[in-house]
Amino acid sequence: AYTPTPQDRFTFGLWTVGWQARDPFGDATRAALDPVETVHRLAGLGAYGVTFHDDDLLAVEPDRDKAIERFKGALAETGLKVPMATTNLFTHPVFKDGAFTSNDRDVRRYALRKVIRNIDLAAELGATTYVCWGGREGAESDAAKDVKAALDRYKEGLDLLTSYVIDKGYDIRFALEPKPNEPRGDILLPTVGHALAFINELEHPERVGLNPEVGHEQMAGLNFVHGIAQALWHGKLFHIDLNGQHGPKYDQDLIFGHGDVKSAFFLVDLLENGGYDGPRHFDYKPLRTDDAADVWESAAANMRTYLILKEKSAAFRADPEVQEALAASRVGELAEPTLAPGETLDDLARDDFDPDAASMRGFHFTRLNQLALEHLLGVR
Ligand code: GLT
Ligand code: MN
Ligand code: MN
Ligand code: MN
Repeated sequence: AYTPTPQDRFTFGLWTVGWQARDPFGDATRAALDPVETVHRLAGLGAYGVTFHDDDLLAVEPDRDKAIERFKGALAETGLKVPMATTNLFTHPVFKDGAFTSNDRDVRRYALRKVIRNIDLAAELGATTYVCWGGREGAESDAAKDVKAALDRYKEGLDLLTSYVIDKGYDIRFALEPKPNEPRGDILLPTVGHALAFINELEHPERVGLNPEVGHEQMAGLNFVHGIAQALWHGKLFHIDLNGQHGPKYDQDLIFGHGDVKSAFFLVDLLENGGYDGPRHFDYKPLRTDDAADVWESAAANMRTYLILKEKSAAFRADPEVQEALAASRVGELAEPTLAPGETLDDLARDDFDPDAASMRGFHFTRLNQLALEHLLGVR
């Protein structure tokens, strides 16, 4: 029942299952994975697609052209799609002070060239979303970065890239991925809200949206479900990175649902019912303690957890007691405009509303929350 199929539109970054588990304190615990093997394994598990950074393709074949040919061959054999691609602007030491916002102008120019080269490949492979995670765009010292100038350069970079895809006629939109910190002490565009406001200042705002990641908002202590709801409200949820995180600490990139499972439940409920029709993309890291075979079990776990939560969400909504509790909590009433059609503020003066009496009405949210929890815990 929880077996994924391509219709579920589950996708994975090559860099997720391919993570060799190097961390700041220790060496790799797993060998490099051949992207060709990854494509076959993911297809075998029922995934819809695969995503990549330019450099991910070179994991075992250093020649770019050969690596691309091998990758294309695997896609053709399996039918796996590439809905999204991105650029690695963080591993090479040249990006130590950022890419689009490095203080070093030569680095900024090189970064744009690197992105453009991979956008051409992304377009060729049929990707319609191009993610920009600015992990190194930031600082450790407020003296070191002129943030207003950095935002000017960030905008300049995105304006050039959006103009490029428009001029080329590519069916590609950009998705900014916020993160508050790590690897930089502070990263620019740290949250969904910062990124949404930034997009409004761009030359082609309609070409730019978001790729929010569960753990990144939770690292900032924020409610991810609320962030996603607001991104949807703005029409800016272009893509999503699903994973798990336990509150504000280092970026854990756990399997989806292996962090805050209650938030994961409400997130799936929102994605399934809130108008998001993009891929369900997992950006997680297999545990460093897992071996090469465990990696595929962890990939499968992401999809299985999503499908379980999807079923739980449907059961929650279909439960007559839940429907009654939602009505008792007036959840639906919020969709009703505050003024009736034709009414003006003057009409409010004629209301015979009694605030003292109204303040005695309870909202009964505890009952609703407990019902959700019981569905999640599997006792209903
Ligand atoms: C890197 C980062 C992720 C981003 C990837 C896209 S790169 O793995 O930790 O959150 O989504 O560039
Ligand atoms: Mn233009
Ligand atoms: Mn992360
Ligand atoms: Mn991510």
